[in-house]
Amino acid sequence: MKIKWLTLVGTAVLLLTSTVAMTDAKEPNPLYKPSIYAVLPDDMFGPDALCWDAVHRNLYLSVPNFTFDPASPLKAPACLALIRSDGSVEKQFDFPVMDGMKSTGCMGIDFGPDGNLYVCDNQYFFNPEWKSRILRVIFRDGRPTGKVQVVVNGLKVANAILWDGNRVFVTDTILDEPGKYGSGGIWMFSKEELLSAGTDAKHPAIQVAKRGDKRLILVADCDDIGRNNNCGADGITKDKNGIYYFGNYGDGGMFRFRFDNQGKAEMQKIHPGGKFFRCVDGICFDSETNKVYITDSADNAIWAFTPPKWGESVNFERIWENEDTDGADGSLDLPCECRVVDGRLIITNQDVGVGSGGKCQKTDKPYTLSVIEIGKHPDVKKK
Ligand SMILES: [Ca+2]
Ligand SMILES: [Ca+2]
Ligand SMILES: [Ca+2]
Repeated sequence: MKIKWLTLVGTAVLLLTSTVAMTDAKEPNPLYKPSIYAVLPDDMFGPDALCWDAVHRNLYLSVPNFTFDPASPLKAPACLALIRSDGSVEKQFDFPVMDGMKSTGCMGIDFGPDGNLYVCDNQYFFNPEWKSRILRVIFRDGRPTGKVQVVVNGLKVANAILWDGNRVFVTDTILDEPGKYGSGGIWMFSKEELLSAGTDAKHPAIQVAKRGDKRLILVADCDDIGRNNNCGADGITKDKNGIYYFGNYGDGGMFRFRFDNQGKAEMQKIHPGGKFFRCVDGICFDSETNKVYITDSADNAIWAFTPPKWGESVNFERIWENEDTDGADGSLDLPCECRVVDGRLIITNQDVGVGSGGKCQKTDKPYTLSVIEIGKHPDVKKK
């Protein structure tokens, strides 16, 4: 989420949150200076999320092309793009506008075990009243057919999605709970219900309940740290020990969770909002470097940590940070999502002006993906 969202707020929450101590963060390392990975064409000025298809070795990019200023001359349909390893960019298709929606707010993307791509469709910017969805893009032989089905209806903000065995997680960023400054949460669906939903008339899309749906398994509050932004849960990932992580866009608060023997989620806070960073946008875990990478879109920064055992403190490390930029030298220009491919951290720059809430002040050419060679990290063992 990258705009100033002043919204409403909350009821009581069910979380048992414990704050874990941490040591001071390390400083940025010049080894990690980002460079340009891809330059996007004019009709992809507003990219969002990445997904790596390891089977076919294809990197996909969702491009919602949100414009928050009605006077902006930038206009283009939401689309899905393929990013080739040489940095060339190939549009796959424009998302069809379905069911009376104004546009498709395609954000987080992940492949299901059926080989299809599942897409978070954030409708909150067009209508904040429980209109967001999960879509399915039908793939055949590893390529999108352009056919799109609605799988889930009724989310507030569908932001990031993670397929993990029999479970599917979707972050929701603005729950609009009365009485709270801000909160987000984690929806969990079963593989079984998600794979069949929306496939035909006998298997309609799942409609979640506005309040009290048991699929909303966790709620995490966003604190007011002076950013004028109350957005909660954004990126989500899982480490090699089976621990999940997510973070708040509005304050940089970060959490981990796991499941107990009864299948109930338990959660711990691992970073208080604003302590080292004040925004968590997209995140990813890389098994080679054994690190979780965090895009901090407020401050054009990348943070990382090596996941410790459950209950142990987390040491954060700032991989990179730069000032406001147009991104022409590969610098970060509102970095909002990341994925690791072959030892390279590939980063989407959403490049949207956020005023006093962050560094990026305007959308400016070039529109870019950046890359950081994390394979050079001293912690990475040479093969
Ligand atoms: Ca995001
Ligand atoms: Ca730019
Ligand atoms: Ca910019």
